[in-house]
Amino acid sequence: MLLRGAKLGRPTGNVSSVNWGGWQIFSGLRSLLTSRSGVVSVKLKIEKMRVWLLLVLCLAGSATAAPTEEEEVFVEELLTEEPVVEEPEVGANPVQIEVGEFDEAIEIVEDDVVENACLDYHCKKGKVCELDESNTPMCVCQDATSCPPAEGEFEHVCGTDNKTYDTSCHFFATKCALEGTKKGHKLHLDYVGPCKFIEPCVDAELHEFPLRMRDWLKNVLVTLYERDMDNNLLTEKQKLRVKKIYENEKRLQAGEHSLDLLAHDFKKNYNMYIFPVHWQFGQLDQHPADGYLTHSELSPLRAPLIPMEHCTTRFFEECDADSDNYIALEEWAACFGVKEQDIDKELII
Ligand SMILES: [Ca+2]
Ligand SMILES: [Ca+2]
Repeated sequence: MLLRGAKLGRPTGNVSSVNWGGWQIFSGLRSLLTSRSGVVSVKLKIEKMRVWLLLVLCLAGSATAAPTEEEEVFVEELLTEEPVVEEPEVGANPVQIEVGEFDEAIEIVEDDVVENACLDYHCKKGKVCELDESNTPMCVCQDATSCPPAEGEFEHVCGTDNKTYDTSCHFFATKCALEGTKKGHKLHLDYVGPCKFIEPCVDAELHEFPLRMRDWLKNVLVTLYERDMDNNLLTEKQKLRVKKIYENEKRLQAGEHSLDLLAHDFKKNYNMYIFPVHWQFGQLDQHPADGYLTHSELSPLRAPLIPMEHCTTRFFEECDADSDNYIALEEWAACFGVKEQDIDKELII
């Protein structure tokens, strides 16, 4: 299997034959999309797929659930088991909590309302809802010891303090406990998986990153378009844009391409890359959608990539050309080689 057997995303050897995670990520995404009705046979595959699941969620614009802040946007979805649809047992009433006398059922529902004032109360990651004396819900820091233990290494996360946390729950609980301190302010979820040595990214490798990333973004969009049907993976406006790319006969087909070819294609078919670069920015810029990416907003993209692609951190750091800790659309577009005159907020649809 490609994702397991292949070296994940670490550019190796000469630059023209580099085998990047970008394509492999895309393969993973594609295989995820195609395996919906198939049998997912290997647990390891599922584990790898968690990462791709994130990407599907992220790339398909699922970030509409309005989380408030921090990396929690993706981590929850990323580390969640494959979606499980809980179906009521045959014959069971999915609404009733208990089977009993009608009056009794009403009482249960009333109790339920009081007891569950926290139910619709959203707390950011690292916090849990508790009721005060007057039964008013409030968010308090979660005790890390109350977090469920990790089911495997894949649930570990590495913080920017270079410490491995058992799960994202442990990480955010720790961060919450440090709230208001300098240490807490600086602490972010760096990447998925246990902390490990990430080799420095040299200039030549850094140069490769946008080549592969752009191609990957284009391929992801085309795949989403192909798979869209009734899934609403793309909005109607997005579909119109991608349709043009999809139907363009000159499009470089998805596959493993040399960097030379990718560079050549970017020159030749430059216009095809403009929308995908804008689209990805729009997917990430959600909390808030203000034309700037924070570290947290970027996390859905960078955190799964870092362990596989050692230039990720440096690339996005350098993307922030003015070092204000925000990546503006202009900075983002420039990173991906989109010319200034082609940067267009209207493309974020
Ligand atoms: Ca933003
Ligand atoms: Ca900036």
